Amino acid sequence: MAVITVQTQPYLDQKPGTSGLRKKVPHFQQANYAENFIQAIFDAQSGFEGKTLVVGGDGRYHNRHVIGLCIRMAAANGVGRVIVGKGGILSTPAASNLIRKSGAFGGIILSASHNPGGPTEDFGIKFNIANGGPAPEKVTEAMYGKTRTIARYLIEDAAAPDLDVIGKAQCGAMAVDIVDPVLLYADLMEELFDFPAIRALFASGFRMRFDAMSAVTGPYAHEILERRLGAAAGTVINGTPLEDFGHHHPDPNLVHAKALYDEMMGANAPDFGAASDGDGDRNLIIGKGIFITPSDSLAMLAANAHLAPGYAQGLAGIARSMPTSGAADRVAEKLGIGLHETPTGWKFFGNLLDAGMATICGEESAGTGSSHVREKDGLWAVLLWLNILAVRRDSMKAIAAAHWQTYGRNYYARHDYEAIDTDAANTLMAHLRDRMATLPGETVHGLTIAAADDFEYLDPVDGSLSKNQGVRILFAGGSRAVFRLSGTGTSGATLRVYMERYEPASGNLALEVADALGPIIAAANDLAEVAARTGRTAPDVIT
Ligand code: G16
Repeated sequence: MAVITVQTQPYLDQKPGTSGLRKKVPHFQQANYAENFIQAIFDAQSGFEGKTLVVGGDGRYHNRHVIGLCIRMAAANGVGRVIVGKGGILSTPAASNLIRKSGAFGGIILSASHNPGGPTEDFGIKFNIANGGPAPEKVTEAMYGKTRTIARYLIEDAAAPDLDVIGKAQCGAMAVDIVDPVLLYADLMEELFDFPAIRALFASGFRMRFDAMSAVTGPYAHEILERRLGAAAGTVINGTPLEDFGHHHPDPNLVHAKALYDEMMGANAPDFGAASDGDGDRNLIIGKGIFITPSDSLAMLAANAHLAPGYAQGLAGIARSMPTSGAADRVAEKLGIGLHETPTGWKFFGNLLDAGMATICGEESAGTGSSHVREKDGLWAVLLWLNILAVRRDSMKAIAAAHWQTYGRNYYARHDYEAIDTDAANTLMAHLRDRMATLPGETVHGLTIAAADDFEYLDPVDGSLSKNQGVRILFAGGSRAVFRLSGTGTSGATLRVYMERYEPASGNLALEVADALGPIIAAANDLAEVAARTGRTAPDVIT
């Protein structure tokens, strides 16, 4: 077998976003486009020769082809062994676990997460480092630098092995281990949670619905929920991963998981409903008759985590992204532990977790996870909720009500304006930034602006500074509006507007969210001139 050196030209648009490089499939199918980016991953690393690399993806269209490229290029670049999930399948948290357990120098995860899949839809490539977490900014910047000067890539002159046969194979001189994608991950969950207690809960007649959205978590959910925990057959729906997610948008929110939401609000609703996204790292949590926002879920999970064996020793700290509501801050305060506020992007939690400064992390974008891996983890969040329900034997509604009566309630909503003109979006943000200095003291829709800034983060572990992470407008009394542009979209720009109001425990805890946030929504729209600058009079998605 021989290594082939292929001459290539740089593409100048391969800057990784919030979570890797995401583009439409036809964009990735341009000559050498994926090859260039994969080579840049290797060119930006050193000392990996002879070591192990994990490769897997969420099963979306183009997954198998790019996995073949990753294997052949890893062999040509001197990697010692590739571990790949059968069929090319690995959920993002399972990949993170496999990297950590196998001592790999990193992993390549092929996914565009919650974005749709198919021949004209989205694809993505992400590199994770040896701790199992997304590459930090200094690594993604180095990869991006390599993509801009690349002149050749290396590829083994041999076919990649059959991905559907579990066992040992070869590609050139490199070993390829094709493994069951589920077992190691399911075993980890069994270590963290009280499976006998959850089994007893299901045996008592507790009913659950889990929507895998025809994405990667289907096999994991069937194994863990139905086989190991004894949930009734049919608990898991849409449980077979499909290349196009059955033409659905595998984003577990109230728009794209509407059928689940409707069932959970219906007369004969199960006790607990949940969903996960394309690559299995996000979660949606709905109780009978109550939606739990991701920010509230983070706070409630943190407050009750000690009920699960894996967290019985208590938490070292909690971390949340800046746009996530402050609900978890109140839990951290009561527990007497640290609360860390980072920019959007799971990669910012890695250092805190490695340094033992945080145990549980969460984001408003439906991501929650812990120190067990270095990615957010959809099924982990579902199992921690199940463990809490198995111990407390209360309804979700009762648990939420008790939580708010203890800590108060952070009313919260995010409005997304999708696929808007990129120039218009950039101008809107620039206009807000220009106005920041003069906003304090102004009153809008009855709200007085106390402060306005552009969030920046000084990593307490490695001292790196990340600037321009979102414009915050803080109102007197503790309410706020936050504006930022998404780093994960593939069409135009997506404006995200996050709004929050804190209501103390003595206040009205049962308002409709839209009513509670009414003046803040109006103020945010006016301050950013959303309608005039985007041409939109209403958001595409409200979460
Ligand atoms: C990714 C990141 C998350 C981030 C989310 C939204 O999630 O891993 O940390 O919160 O994108 O980012 P943005 O607001 O920039 O679109 P995923 O599930 O897409 O990998």
